[in-house]
Amino acid sequence: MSKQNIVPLEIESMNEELANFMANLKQNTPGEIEFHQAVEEVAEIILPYISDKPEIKTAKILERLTEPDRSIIFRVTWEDDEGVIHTNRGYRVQHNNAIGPYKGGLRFHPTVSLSILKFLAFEQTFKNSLTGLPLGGGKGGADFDPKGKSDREIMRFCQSFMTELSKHIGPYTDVPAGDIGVGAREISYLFGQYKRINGKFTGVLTGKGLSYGGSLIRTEATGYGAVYMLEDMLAVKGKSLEGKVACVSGSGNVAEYATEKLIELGAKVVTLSDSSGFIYDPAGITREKLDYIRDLKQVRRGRISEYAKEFGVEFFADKRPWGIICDVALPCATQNELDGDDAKKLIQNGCIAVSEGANMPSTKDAVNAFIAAKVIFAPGKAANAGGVAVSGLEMTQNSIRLGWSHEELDKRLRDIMLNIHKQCVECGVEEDGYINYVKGANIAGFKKVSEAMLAYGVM
Ligand code: NDP
Ligand code: 2IT
Repeated sequence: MSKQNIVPLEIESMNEELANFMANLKQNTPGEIEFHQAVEEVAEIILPYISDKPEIKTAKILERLTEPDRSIIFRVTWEDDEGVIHTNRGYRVQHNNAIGPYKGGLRFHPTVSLSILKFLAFEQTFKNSLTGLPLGGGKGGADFDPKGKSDREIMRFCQSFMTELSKHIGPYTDVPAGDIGVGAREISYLFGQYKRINGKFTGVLTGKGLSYGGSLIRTEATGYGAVYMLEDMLAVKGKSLEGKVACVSGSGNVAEYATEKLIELGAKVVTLSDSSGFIYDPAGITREKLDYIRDLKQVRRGRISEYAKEFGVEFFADKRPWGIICDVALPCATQNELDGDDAKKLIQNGCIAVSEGANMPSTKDAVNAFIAAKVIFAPGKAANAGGVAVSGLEMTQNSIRLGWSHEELDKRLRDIMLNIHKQCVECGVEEDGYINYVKGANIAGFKKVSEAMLAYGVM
């Protein structure tokens, strides 16, 4: 056997521990592939981290964290404009409330399943811990497809969904917000129905309209935050966003505001996408073109291909933007939208940094490829935490019955992202100086939650 083939004993036993841990999890949760993927990424970092922390190991903190506190599944029946009755499945996964009330978005998308919501709720617990605010983790939604539905149909669906969900949430128990398919319009219908049922005006949802308890900057926060994170990561290397070419995916809330901030900081955004394909605008998306996208996506609810027609650029049907040459990439659409081959293309094309606006957009192979190539890589739980952070600030403002200014909130968001970056560096710097933000985010997020769980004893 050559020397290189010898695996050090500790690594071998660690690999075995991870394999056993994952085998147990898979046996207990068969078929929940997205959940397995999210847990494995955390376990492969946390198991070695706790190997010399017997109190955490014996208390089985990591094992406990792989079982949500509870998952609520319910029927949502609603009537369409033609009077036809439909039934969808609604969910709320209340993952962990060790450090604050359950907090996390609601997703309306036909692909929603228990596995997807469990992965999102699991990630949310670590993300929320990173914000430094008192927020636990949860996620919910329904397998309802908002595409092509009228406003009235959306309203009736939201009212039916909230009629059941309202039994399980509250400003001190569980505070949902938006996610894919749930924006300002849906939050308004949901909040209105909660208020109607409970007769109380409370901060039970975040992402509310400004005239009824919403916070400035919440709409922008996730996209802005992902760019602030990118800015901080580049600054470590003495670089800035000025003049950088950026590939962004998605064209929803996160993608739009990431694009806005990238433009403001001097970058050139050349791609955006939706589930039908991507547009490539080599001249760069300007503020005016972004206004067009907002109207297209939020008002007319159209397809990104219309942008290509409007501005005479190319549209690539059913393709993802990762083959386009860029300096920085921001996947802002959905989970597993950037795979190992996409990562290799980005690396070959000279991409130096990736900031995940979406939740788990990079597959395991992609993350491994970025780390192996020493690309600066911020995982979603760190990079997109700005959204939930401003949700936390919305809860504070609701509690004190005051509203902070745009400047105040943007400054707080900026500071929170800077602090997330700092925590990642503290917990993630490798011996050769490479900052492993995946490691840093997982350890820093885990620390606070595990400390609280230990303090509560066995429960
Ligand atoms: P939106 O619904 O506003 O936009 C979603 C975008 O992603 C759309 O362009 C949509 O295209 C595209 N998309 C959705 N599903 C798919 C798919 N299966 N394949 C390809 N494209 C898809 O959602 P958000 O912008 O709010 O969310 C985007 C991501 O960011 C999600 O991963 C979400 O979990 C995450 N996130 C959101 C936060 C928030 O505050 N909103 C906070 C933190 C993370 P189409 O219109 O064709 O469906
Ligand atoms: O994934 C996320 O962090 C969100 N969808 C936002 C959650 C929130 O409670 O604001």
